[in-house]
Amino acid sequence: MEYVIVDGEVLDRTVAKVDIEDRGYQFGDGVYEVIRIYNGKMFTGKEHLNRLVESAGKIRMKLPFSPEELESKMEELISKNELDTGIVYMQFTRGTSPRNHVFPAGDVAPTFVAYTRKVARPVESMEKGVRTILDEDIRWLRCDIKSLNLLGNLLSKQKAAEAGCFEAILHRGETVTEGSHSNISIVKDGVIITHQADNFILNGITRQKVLEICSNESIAFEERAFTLDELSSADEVFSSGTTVEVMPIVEVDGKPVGNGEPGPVTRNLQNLFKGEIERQCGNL
Ligand code: DCS
Repeated sequence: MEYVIVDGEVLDRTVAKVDIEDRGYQFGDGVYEVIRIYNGKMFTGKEHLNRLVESAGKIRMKLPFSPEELESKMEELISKNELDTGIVYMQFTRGTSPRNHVFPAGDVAPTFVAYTRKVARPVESMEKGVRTILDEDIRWLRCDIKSLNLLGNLLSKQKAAEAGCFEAILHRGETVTEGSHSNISIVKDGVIITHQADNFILNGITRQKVLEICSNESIAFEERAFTLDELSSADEVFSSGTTVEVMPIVEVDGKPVGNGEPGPVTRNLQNLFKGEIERQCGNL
């Protein structure tokens, strides 16, 4: 049996129900998180749960559970589903009420659902690197919120998939922001450059962990916006995200990055990142 959580209760997935006037379903009025599981343990779980609370606050929603309560609920779900390597997905919406753009009055409880899924580490892509396309970033101006509204992301990711690519690198005019479902960094002369954490990107937990590793290992980095020209003349490019860890990008819009192979700075970061996973979750 596959177990899921609906409104805090662990249920058989086949009997779990959400109302058709749930505001997540109708408006995308809610927030979510995806946490990586290795050896049955959450990786950077606290960071993700704190971001969930922050995202909720930014859309004026108060969560009915503390990060600590959520952590123990997720642990229960992971263990009931006997998940070893995968993800746990969770989302909160502003609850169920007659359709109206205005927030529901009174004490409408947020709807909370969570489930787990088996997801292997993408070891082959991590080894060989992946191809990407460029796409104009047409999303709204609060990309810092991990909201359920992902239509802009989906349209770009679909374009990438149809081109046989892993990711769409998004740009607003000349400025590169991030990927459709990951953060993007370039490497130039040994320095890692990635967009600053502001309203134009989601401040990825993986991105933050990579930068923390860079600080500890005295690897130079700059948090600033970079241009399409800097992207096309970069020595290395990589994507980072919960399911993909540190993913080398070897092609952008049909043009090879550097010599077309994953570069040494990216390789080093992949290894250091794996070390961090193993410290938190045990050997991979
Ligand atoms: N930027 C966007 C737009 C994302 O959707 C994600 C993660 C990231 C950056 C990277 O953030 P994390 O390092 O915190 O994962 N996307 C999640 C998603 O929707 N599915 O899996 C990961």
